[in-house]
Amino acid sequence: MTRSRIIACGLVAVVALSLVGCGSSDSGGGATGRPASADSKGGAKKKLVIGFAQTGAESGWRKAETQSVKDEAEKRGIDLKFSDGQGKQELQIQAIHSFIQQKVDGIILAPVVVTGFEPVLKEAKEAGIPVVLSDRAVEVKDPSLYATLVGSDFVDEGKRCAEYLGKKMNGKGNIAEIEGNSGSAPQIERKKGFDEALAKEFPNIKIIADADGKFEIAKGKEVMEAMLRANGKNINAVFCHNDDMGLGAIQAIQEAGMKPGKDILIATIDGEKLMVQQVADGNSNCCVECKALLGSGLFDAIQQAIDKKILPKKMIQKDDQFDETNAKAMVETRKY
Ligand code: GYE
Repeated sequence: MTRSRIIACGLVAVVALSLVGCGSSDSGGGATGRPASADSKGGAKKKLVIGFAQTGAESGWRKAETQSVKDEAEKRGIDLKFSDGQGKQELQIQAIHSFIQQKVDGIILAPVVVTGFEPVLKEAKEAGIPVVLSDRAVEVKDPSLYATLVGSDFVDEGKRCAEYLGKKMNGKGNIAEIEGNSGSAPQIERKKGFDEALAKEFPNIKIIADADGKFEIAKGKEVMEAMLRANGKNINAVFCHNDDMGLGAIQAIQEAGMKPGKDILIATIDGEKLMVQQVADGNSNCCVECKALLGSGLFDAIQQAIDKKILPKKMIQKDDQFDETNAKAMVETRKY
C-alpha cells in the first residue's frame, strides 16, 4: 500500500469511528439521523427488521452485550429477531437462514468460530441483506461478504496482558494460559498478541501450561485445578483470555490454599465489574477492558450498510486497563 493510501484508509476509519461514537447519544434512527426506515414516497415509516445471531451466553461480557443490543433496538424502534447460538455454529447458520427467509433488512453476526461461515454469508449477500460482524472476525476469501466488524483489537489486548505480567514478574518465571473457545477470533488473536509479546520482550518467561477454558467460569476453574495438580507451585502467573475464566481460576487457586494475585499473578480481559472488584481487592492484578456495550455502534453500522455507505472493514473501540493503580477508583464506574 502506498503512503497516501494508508493515510486515506486511516481517515475513513477515523470518520467511521466517530460516527459509531455519535450514535450513543442518538435518540433513534442511527447515524443518518433519519427514522429507522421510511418508504420511498416518504410515507409512514416502516420498522427496520434486524436479525442478531449471537454466539450464546458464555460469559458476563456476552450477556452485557446482548442486553446492550436489545436495549438499543428498543430505543430505536427496531424489530430485533434474536437468536442464541448456544456456542454452536450449526445453530448460528440455521438462524441466518431463517433471517434470510424472513427477508430481514440486515443481520448482525457474532461468529462463534472464524471458519465455515462463507457459504451462508454468500446467501445473505445474494439476497441483498448486509451483514455486520459483532466483536469477532470471520475468515472469508471475499471480504465483501460483510460490511464491517465493530469490536476491539484482540491482539493488542493480549499484548497488554503480556506486558503487564512480564514487568510484574521482573522478566522471569512460568505462566499458565487459559484460552477462550478454540477457533474463535478472540482466542486466536489474544493468544497471538500475548505469546508474541512475551517471546519478544520477556524471553526468560515460559508458558508451561495451556488449555481451552471456553470463556466460561466453571470451565476456567476446572482447567486451573488441573493445571495446579500438574504443575503445582511452578506456576507464577496465569493469563486468562477473559474475566469469567479468571473468576474461576481465582476460586481454584483459593481452594488450593494459595493467594490469587500474590502467590499466582493474574491478568484477564473484558473489564467486567466483578473482575475489576477482584483487582481492587488484590485477588487479581490486571484486567484489560474489551468494550461490551456495542448496541449503538452496531446499529449505526448496519444503518450505514443498508444505506449503501462504504465502511472500513473494522471499527475498533479503544479499551481501558484496570490494575493496582486505578481499579479501586474505577469499580463503581463499570456498567457491566
Ligand atoms: O471477551 C468473552 C466472550 O468475543 C469479545 O467473547 C468477545 C469475547 C469476550 O465470551 O468474554
